[in-house]
Amino acid sequence: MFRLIHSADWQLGARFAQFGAKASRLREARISTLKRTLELAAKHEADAFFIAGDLFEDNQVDDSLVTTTVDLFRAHPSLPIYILPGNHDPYTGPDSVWQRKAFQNVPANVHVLRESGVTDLGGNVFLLASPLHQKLSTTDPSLKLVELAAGLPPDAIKIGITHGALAIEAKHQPNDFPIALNAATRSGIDYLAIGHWHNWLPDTDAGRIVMPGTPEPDRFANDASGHVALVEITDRGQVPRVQALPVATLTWRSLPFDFLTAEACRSSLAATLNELKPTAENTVLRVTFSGVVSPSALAETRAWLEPLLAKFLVGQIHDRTRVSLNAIELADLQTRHPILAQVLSDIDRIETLAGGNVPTTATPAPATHDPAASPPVSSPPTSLPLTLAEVQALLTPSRIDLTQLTPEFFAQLRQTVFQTLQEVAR
Ligand SMILES: [Mn+2]
Repeated sequence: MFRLIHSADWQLGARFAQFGAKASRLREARISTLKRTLELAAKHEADAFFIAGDLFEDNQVDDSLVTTTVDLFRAHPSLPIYILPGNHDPYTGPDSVWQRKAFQNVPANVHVLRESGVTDLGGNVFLLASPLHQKLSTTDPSLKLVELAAGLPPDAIKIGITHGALAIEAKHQPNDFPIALNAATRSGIDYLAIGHWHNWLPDTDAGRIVMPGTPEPDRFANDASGHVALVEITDRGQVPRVQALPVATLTWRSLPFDFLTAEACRSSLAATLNELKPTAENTVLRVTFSGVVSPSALAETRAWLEPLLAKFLVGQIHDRTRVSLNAIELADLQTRHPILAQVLSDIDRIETLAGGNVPTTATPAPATHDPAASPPVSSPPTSLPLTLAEVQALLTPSRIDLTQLTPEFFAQLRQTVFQTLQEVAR
């Protein structure tokens, strides 16, 4: 019986630039996850620890990170660690991360699989490696394993390791190292450890190919990440026993808030945030606003939510709302910011001409206030709609194709105008 931990896609050194000052916390989380996973491997008495590509975010990561990582490996001298260069950290020669000082003087238990070849793991178990030497390729990296397996004793347990996309119809890029879905059985190997995609994906090639996903989540959409695989191979030809071990430090949660049902959303969001409170320090949270909302209601909801989000490691508001003005708000805008009101009216008109949705900003209503009370300069703009010819004349010099303008683009445009307005008004 051979027992191994199969991990991949640690992406140590990932930037997380979208989280600003909090990014370093996310990078540190990956290091603590690696540390705990190595301890877990020791606890499970694993015979080997595999990293099937993309240990590092790229070949340019800081030297201090490389040293820290090798030191973590050094702390487990009796755990053999096999590291395969992936597409993020390909072995490209002297400029690659694998040639840094820390990897030149590597501890005896650490093995970087720089070139394709076979390693004898002892006990009639062999490791067949096909590392990556570049960032993109249309060649299946598992093809090398066919040659490598051919030279080994038929009764030996053979474990392959490589990195790339599973060649699932319409689900991979042709230049993304496409791995055949029968890559294990066609090479006659018992288990193929791969990496690249960030969600847990077992059961390919009748359970002989596993993509464990990233051990530390890095996206809201990846709801099946945060694991490594514990693999037990009892005998040559047997389908390995594979178990997903959850190891993630941080949890990523994305919660919706639709202004169509604002009241119900607020109470359910409040309840969920309350449930998440005990783990807030380890939660990367995003609340996505959607629906149509007035600027004042949006500001009020933000004011309610922001203090609650402040308790989380990351608490982001992702604003995908479309702005609407009620009659009073519109009249107020026209009085105080006539040019802005005109801009919004123009945006509406362009969207209508672009063949998009019906404008959501109300068309300028007749002035509700007594015109005599307002000086002429602050009266609403006449707001004559732009003609198609005028719109084309505005767009053509910038080479903007009217038909390419999406509803999302217009929503974002209005949002920008309103955000600017709110910042100026503060
Ligand atoms: Mn990759």
